[in-house]
Amino acid sequence: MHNKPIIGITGAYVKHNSYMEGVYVHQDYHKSVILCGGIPIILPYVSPEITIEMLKLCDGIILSGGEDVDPKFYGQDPRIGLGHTIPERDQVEISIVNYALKHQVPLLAICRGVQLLNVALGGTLIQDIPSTVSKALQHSQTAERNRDTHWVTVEKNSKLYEIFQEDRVRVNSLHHQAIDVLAPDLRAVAKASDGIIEAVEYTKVSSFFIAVQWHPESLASTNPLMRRLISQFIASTQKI
Ligand SMILES: [Mn+2]
Repeated sequence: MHNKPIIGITGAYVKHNSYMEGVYVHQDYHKSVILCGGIPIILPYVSPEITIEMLKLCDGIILSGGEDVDPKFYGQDPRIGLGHTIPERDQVEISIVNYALKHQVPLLAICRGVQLLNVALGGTLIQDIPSTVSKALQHSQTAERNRDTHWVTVEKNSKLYEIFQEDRVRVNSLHHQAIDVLAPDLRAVAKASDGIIEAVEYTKVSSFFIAVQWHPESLASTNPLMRRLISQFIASTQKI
């Protein structure tokens, strides 16, 4: 029995050299979880079966940022501008989405996470915004990741609006992909001024299930709204 919720954060992968190769998450993920009242654990991707065993230890799940989702998972070939992909990670995280929905485990998906979630539920992605969307904003910001650089408009009557209590919110932006065709059971609840979908909610579960294209974990220490988003996610895990 533990007092603070255990938050599983999906790991990315880096290889510096043959001595340093393995699981990676940016420190802002685990720092923000601690700041907002949770205990972070990092989930390496091994196989869907092993991941399910890890998830049984978790009260909530963060799908973290990272590589592009392999377009084969949404029935497309790679296009110009597609970045590095790791299909093994995609497969594991798709199984995490299914597990979270089946067991109503609260889930916060961030950046790649919103894209992965959309693909897992039957949607498609814009493989590269700059080469696909004319008059797009600068979604790969040149500013530091803890700086907010563009606005999003938040839909009223959404859980995200309930959290923020504001319909225009400043966000950071570190993505070159975005949702194209929205999955049937997802609702777009925030958009940038160029029409890019910046947040979605799953409409068929009562547990916390929000996905954002920006990086709240990197804003949480300085931005009260983003701290509230992560705090409410972590607080929601104690209701189950
Ligand atoms: Mn953006």
